[in-house]
Amino acid sequence: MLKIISLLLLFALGQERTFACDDLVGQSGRAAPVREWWQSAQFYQIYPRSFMDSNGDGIGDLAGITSRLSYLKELGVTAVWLSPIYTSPMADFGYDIADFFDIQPEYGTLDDFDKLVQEANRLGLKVILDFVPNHSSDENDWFKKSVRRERGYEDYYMWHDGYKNEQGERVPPNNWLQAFRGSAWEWNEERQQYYLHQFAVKQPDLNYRNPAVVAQMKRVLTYWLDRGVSGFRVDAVPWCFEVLPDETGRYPDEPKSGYTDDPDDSSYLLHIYTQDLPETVDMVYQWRKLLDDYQRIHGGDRRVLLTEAWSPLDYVMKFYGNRTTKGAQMPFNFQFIVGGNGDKNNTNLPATGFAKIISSWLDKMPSGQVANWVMGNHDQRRVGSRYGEERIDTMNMLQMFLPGVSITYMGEEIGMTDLDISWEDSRDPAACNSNANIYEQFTRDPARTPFQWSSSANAGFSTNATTWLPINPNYVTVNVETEKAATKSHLTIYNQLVELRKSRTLQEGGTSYAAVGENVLAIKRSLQNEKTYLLLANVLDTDATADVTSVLRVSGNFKTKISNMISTRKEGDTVSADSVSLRPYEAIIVESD
Ligand SMILES: *[C@@H]1O[C@H](CO)[C@@H](O)[C@H](O)[C@H]1NC(C)=O
Ligand SMILES: *[C@@H]1O[C@H](CO)[C@@H](O)[C@H](O)[C@H]1NC(C)=O
Ligand SMILES: *[C@@H]1O[C@H](CO)[C@@H](O)[C@H](O)[C@H]1NC(C)=O
Ligand SMILES: CC(=O)N[C@H]1CO[C@H](CO)[C@@H](O)[C@@H]1O
Ligand SMILES: [Ca+2]
Ligand SMILES: [Ca+2]
Repeated sequence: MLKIISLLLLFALGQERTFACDDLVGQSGRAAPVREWWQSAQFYQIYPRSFMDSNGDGIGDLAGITSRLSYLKELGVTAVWLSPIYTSPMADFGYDIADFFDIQPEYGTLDDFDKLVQEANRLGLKVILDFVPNHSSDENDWFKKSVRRERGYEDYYMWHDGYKNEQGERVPPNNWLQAFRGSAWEWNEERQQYYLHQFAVKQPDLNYRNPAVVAQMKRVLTYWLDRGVSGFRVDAVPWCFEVLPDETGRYPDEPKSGYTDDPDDSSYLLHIYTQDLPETVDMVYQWRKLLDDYQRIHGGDRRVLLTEAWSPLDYVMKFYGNRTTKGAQMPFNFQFIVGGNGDKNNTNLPATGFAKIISSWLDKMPSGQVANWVMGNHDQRRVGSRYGEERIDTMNMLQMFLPGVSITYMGEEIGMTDLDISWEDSRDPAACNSNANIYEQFTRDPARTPFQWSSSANAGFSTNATTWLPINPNYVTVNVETEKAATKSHLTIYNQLVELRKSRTLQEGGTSYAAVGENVLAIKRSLQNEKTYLLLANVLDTDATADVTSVLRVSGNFKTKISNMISTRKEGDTVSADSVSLRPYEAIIVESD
């Protein structure tokens, strides 16, 4: 706590915080380091079910994505990450995989996938697939074979007899909980044993203590590399390994967290035996080695790993690798999601809060590594709903202006917002496993509604008036077509940011930032012999005037380059660094002469 207060004070006093990835700044006079394609890339996450429906069944598909790749190209995207497209009974919308080597029929065929990759490559876009290592579907052949104890598959999953209680009733091996409410153990009648599922009942955990499983999952990676993908975003990494049982075969209970009284809620327990194990980090290093070996043999650009972990930062940073072994290039930085207010509602977050979020990652990141910025995804409230609609452009500015990799969830570029979904229309298991009174706490549906392409019927997403989730009625104004045609819109601002991002300053420059009072977040990007850019954002609903000369070590006049929807400043308008006045929620990017 003390540390946090002193940190805030530091910002409030306008102390400068400077981050210069020493590899990237030319000041030391060293030759410019070799830069790889991903280091300042723009990643774009597609939730395939909701992106574009090509055949009128109300569900997005691969041919739909292929038909819209040119939009992504125009948007400056470097690499497209597709949420799971593999064969799946869709108990968790593709995160329950029945066949890791084939495509979900609703989404298309392997042929459609090859066409997608081919067209993407033609446009210079890279394709990244979601890799879901922790579990398969219970409808996967591996699981069926394991249930039957077929040779080679006996220990593919985490099986256990369980115990008898005093009444002689059968009880699960221990108190572990699944992420979607209730016990993590499910009785299987046929095999007469429990199996572990850290997610839904239909998502049995693979047994990573079994070398055959480790080898099988590496085969999955190679298979898709052979089909032309440029890397993987690894789902739910921290869950891969569980603690070993004791000599009697017993897995220890997890301690209560004290966070909630609801014994079915996964946060009821501290997951010290089922998440964040060191073996999992080593597994990621092995996958990185596989990718590097693949590149050595087959050539082409570097293949990349992006890892999803909501763990404590000290653990997350381990995924980058250590002194002797390389890890993931991009362990996801979720600080803009988990930082700020504990309830994730950051609509009132002051400038000091923003500065703290930025420093939380940059301060911890090992030197020589590249930062990345994730503002949202299909599991979170949309940015406009978490940070407030007035700050949509500010968040896109931050995403594109901060050093390193940007990762945009589809629709954030046009400012899509959450849609409240009724209990009847709910599809997410996290909601459906609860009840009509409490599902809104758990549901992930509001951020998964179909993409809004135009103001025509069904937002141009589908020819079918019934779509798998309802379309947000705000599509009439919030859509690609309308925003593209406007003089100024979330989308035109995003496009300006894309252009600015191509500058050497943003690609390679150093970074310093400060909170000036509670209102103004000020960030400088600079590089010797290049233009200096400042992002100046009033993040609160009151007027503010700031002198950023000492905190950012700049002086004189700057010219307005980009301004948000709220700003009335025009391109070229002069801004004096010693007196920057900003209206409520106004955000601008200015350049030096
Ligand atoms: C339209 O969508 C509904 C619900 O998703 C589906 O039952 C129906 O078959 C679809 N119509 C067509 C023409 O595919
Ligand atoms: C780095 O990680 C590898 C693989 O987990 C391990 O074997 C090695 O000891 C670690 N090296 C250092 C310097 O920590
Ligand atoms: C967040 O908080 C603000 C102000 O307290 C409130 O108006 C808004 O509805 C909240 N948003 C969400 C998504 O809970
Ligand atoms: C953001 C994300 O991909 N979340 C996924 C994490 O993993 C679980 C289980 O595979 C999914 O339910 C989430 O959607
Ligand atoms: Ca379809
Ligand atoms: Ca596991």
